[in-house]
Amino acid sequence: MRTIRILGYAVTMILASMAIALPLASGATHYVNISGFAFSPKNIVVEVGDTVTWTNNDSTVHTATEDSSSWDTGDISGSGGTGSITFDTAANWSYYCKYHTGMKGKVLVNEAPELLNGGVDPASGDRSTVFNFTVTYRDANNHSARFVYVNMDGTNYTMEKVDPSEMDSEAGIEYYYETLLDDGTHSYRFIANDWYVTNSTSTETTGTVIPEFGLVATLMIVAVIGAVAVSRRGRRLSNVRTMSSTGGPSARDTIRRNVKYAGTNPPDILA
Ligand SMILES: [Cu+2]
Repeated sequence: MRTIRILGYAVTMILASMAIALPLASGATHYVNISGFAFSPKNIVVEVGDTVTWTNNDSTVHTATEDSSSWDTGDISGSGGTGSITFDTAANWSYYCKYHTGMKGKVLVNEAPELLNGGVDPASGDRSTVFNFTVTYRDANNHSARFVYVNMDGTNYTMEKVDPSEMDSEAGIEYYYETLLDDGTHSYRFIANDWYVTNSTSTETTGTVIPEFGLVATLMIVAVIGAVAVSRRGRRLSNVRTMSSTGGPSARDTIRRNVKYAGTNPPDILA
């Protein structure tokens, strides 16, 4: 009994430590080597949440200090010392070494592009319906879109700006793609790249696309109209026989004829 309780406690502690550890593990770590009084790579692109670790392989002390001291590793001792900074907001940083101001580098903290308010209008239709897919591309770094795609049933289609003069990616730019669709439902998602990283929405499905008002339907309607015309003609002939036997048209026959010719169709259609 006690063993079970201890096991349960251990499992709870392991799960709790995992829950704490998981968020910390979300960002990647990038490495910059310091050697020969230079940062290598000199410029680095990381994503929001990532960490940069500088390793000093010179024998003298260096720092990685942001130009306006927004962040600073502090002294990094020589012969293998390290200093790290985690970047939590989108930014384009320039930095240098406090002791050797000719040593310069850059860190672009890139935020993945956002894809907002994606959808399709109308949701359903037939094969003659023009479906308009729209999505808003937004980028915190104000990077233009390298591409914005709507991926439909596994194939990418390039979306265009609704307003081609719109340039403010930080505020958001609306993109669209118009297309006809085959029968059935279709899966779609939006994909964009800000020149550094690709982002995608989750997959959605369109409403059902039904067959358009096609040849078969038209033939069926023509057949119904034809059948009605033949039956009316038959009735009129029987009226004629009635007239000849009674010596004149009845009031009901006159009304029926007036109604027939008051329509928009020319009379000879029914002849
Ligand atoms: Cu230095």
